Amino acid sequence: MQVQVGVIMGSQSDWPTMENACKVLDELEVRYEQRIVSAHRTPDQMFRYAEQATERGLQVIIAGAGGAAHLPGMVASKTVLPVIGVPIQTSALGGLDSLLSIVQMPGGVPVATVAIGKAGAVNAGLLAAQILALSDANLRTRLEARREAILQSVLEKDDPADD
Ligand code: RP5
Repeated sequence: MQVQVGVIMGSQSDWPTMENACKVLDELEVRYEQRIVSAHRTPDQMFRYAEQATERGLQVIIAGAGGAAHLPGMVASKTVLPVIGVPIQTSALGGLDSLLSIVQMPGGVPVATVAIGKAGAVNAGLLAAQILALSDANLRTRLEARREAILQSVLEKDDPADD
């Protein structure tokens, strides 16, 4: 079956964060691939991945990187597919470095930047699914059901002092 979303990251060390995006895509039955593609260590492979993404049938790219996090922006510079950037939490600067590296794109080359770390990766998966759901009513129904489950779980536990 055709892969819809490319989940890429700069390093194996990004996987514990980025697997949270993949879990959401699994849950929503979105087809994806996961790859290590580094802006600094494998730049030629990164450009090839971005250049070939459309012809390979990808519709959205989720790119996670930490520190001097150039991967999302560089990938976005070589494709007009939507690119969602996930700032990885870092030990030196807590991920603020990653966030600012990803979010401060010059006008003309957008990267949809989510929060630092796990919450951002989860939301990247959801955002990719929401983009795909624009042309997939069944996926939209699954997204609506997920929102409803969140709502119900809060209503069932509305007293924070309850165990
Ligand atoms: C970035 O450098 C990666 O995205 C990773 O977050 C960070 C550190 O990589 P490792 O030194 O752990 O491989 O390119």
